[in-house]
Amino acid sequence: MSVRVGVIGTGSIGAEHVRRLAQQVSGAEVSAVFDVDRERAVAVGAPVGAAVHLAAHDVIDDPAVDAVLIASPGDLHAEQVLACVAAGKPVLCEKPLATTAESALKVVEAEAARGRPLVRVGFMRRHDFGYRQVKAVLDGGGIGEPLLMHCVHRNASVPPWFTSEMSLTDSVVHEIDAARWLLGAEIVAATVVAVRSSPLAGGARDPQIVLLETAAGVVVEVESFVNCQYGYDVRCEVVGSTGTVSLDTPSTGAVTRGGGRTQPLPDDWRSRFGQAYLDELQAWVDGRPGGATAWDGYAATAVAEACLRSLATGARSTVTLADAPTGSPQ
Ligand code: NAD
Ligand code: ISE
Repeated sequence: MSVRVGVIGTGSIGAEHVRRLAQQVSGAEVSAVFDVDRERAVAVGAPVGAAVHLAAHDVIDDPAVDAVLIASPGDLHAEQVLACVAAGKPVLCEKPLATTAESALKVVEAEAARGRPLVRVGFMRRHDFGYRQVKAVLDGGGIGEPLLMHCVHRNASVPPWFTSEMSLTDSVVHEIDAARWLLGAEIVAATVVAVRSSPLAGGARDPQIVLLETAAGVVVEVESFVNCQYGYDVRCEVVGSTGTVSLDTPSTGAVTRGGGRTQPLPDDWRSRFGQAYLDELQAWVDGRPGGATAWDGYAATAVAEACLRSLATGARSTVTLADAPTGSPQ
């Protein structure tokens, strides 16, 4: 029996998820789709035999939908996830879980009240082979006590509407989740450091440096540079008391000639994290644990909010998380 997935939002990543679910994930099919851009929903849904619905709630309520994948714009996620929880349907929501910590917490509470884990958040780096290797070294005590972490998150370019704030809530939010997951610790404060902006950044603050702190004093330094021009480059290094563990941008097909070497880089997140998206979907369809929970989505949004406060004020901003409701999957 296949898991029949309904997909809400068939834009850039929604279309990729539909294609993978239909063609590459075993035990899954896409039975319904919805996008406010109906033409797009038809173009993505029809080739895989999905019904094209007229509203998001039609997908959630469809008896031919066992589980829902949400890939609509972030400000719609909380409401759509809450509707899935109310319907008792498992939901994989693309990041972010919500755009405010308050609405993310409502999702955590609604899921806890339902009494079973239903929500997963699309922080796909948790499924990336390289990140998992870093996690294994850290968990195995291979570099002693983690002391600090350096992260680089560069996109070749972003559309003109991509703001300084989005660099934090859309891009750095991945490092926020990765740091929490790798270090096994909550972030308690965030500071956004002003950096000279690139003349190619269209007036946005880009690059930006973000400093995240855990309660134990581990500092995570994140460079977000969304108009770096040269390619997609995501790296990190954790410095521990007895060594370091690092993740580089994978590259194959290096060409060495004429006294030099060129190494191709991924164009964007699609190619860099293609296998991670697939593994994320397969794990979700199989019902295997390991992805980001609603609590992880809430914590990431709370830290992203602190980053926004720091961006606005220039000051260090603390993060205070609510107590996890009883029964909430951590
Ligand atoms: P996009 O703009 O390409 O696609 C969003 C789609 O949602 C569009 O087709 C739009 O018409 C549709 N939409 C708008 N309002 C809607 C509504 N009310 N109901 C249903 N659909 C609606 O954006 P995208 O790049 O695909 O991003 C979508 C989400 O995925 C965002 O939250 C983004 O942060 C996330 N994302 C995650 C990754 C990742 O690496 N995990 C990568 C890209 C995007
Ligand atoms: C995008 O939304 C993603 O989630 C990508 O993984 C990230 O690298 C990019 O910066 C975001 O805009």
